[in-house]
Amino acid sequence: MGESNISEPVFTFLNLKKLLVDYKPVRETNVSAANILLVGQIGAGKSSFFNSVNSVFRGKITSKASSGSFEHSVTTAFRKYKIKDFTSGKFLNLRLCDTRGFEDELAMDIQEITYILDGNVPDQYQFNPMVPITPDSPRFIRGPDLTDKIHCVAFVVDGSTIDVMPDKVRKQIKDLQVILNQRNLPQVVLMTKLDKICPDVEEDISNTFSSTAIANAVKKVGEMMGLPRGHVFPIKNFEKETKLTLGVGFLLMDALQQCLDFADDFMDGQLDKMDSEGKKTREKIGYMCTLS
Ligand SMILES: Nc1nc2c(ncn2[C@@H]2O[C@H](COP(=O)(O)OP(=O)(O)OP(=O)(O)O)[C@@H](O)[C@H]2O)c(=O)[nH]1
Ligand SMILES: [Mg+2]
Repeated sequence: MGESNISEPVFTFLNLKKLLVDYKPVRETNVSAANILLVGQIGAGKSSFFNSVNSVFRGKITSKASSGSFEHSVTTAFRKYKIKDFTSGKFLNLRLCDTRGFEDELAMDIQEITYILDGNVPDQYQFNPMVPITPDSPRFIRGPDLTDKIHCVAFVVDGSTIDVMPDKVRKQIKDLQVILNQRNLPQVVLMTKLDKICPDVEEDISNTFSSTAIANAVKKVGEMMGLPRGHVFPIKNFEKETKLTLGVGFLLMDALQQCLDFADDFMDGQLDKMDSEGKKTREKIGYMCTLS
């Protein structure tokens, strides 16, 4: 089939998919893949986001990560998921890092999440809310470099239950944001469950950007998180579907592309920091040489 036979939405979808398959992190950093951390309340759709993105590149609906609803987090281990594009056979140069959800009664350990951000926590690490990870834990990564660190944090927020988010969960988000701001880590919001916010969108996902209910929810989430509206991406995960759909896939990939842009900004900033620190060290060594 020639390109002229492809409809415009399909063409845009394929272009976006290709952009993601071809993505490479900022070259000078030597970082092989951008690490995007998924955090948020239990049941918000973190694991489903990974499953949905994985499905788009797999070419069919898959559910590698366990998802569902339970009184405690369904996800119990830290996972740095790779994604393979089955059309080209290539792995994407990004990792979706899935975590345990924030719970009302079981607060996250702020030190543990800091270790995740800094790249100390290994893939497949089994969380134990009673005993958070420490430098003495087996497999704790000592001396992580930029490759191990998180480069962008995506808060996954259920857009249909913003008004009833428990205060304790809001507080955990705010506490985490303080740490992210200290590290200059970019923050975005993946606002899930669009289908539950607006019946028109449930019927046809392409109504997302004309829906007042969605626009209001984006505004509300942005205000709650203290983030510009341009950092809030409305998405819907595949949950009851048996087949991939273009519109849902497009929103997922567009959000992912934006996360990668933010991750690149962070890596660029780290590069500048390393450059200026290297310059300072070189100046110091030069100064010491002139003294001796
Ligand atoms: N209607 C709808 N349901 C969704 C969407 N995303 C996720 N779900 C459902 O929400 C439930 C929770 O999804 P998960 O992906 O397990 O949520 P999680 O954030 O990983 O939860 P924990 O691992 O417990 O922290 C599942 O039943 C999903 O099918 C969505 O966009 N729309
Ligand atoms: Mg999960």
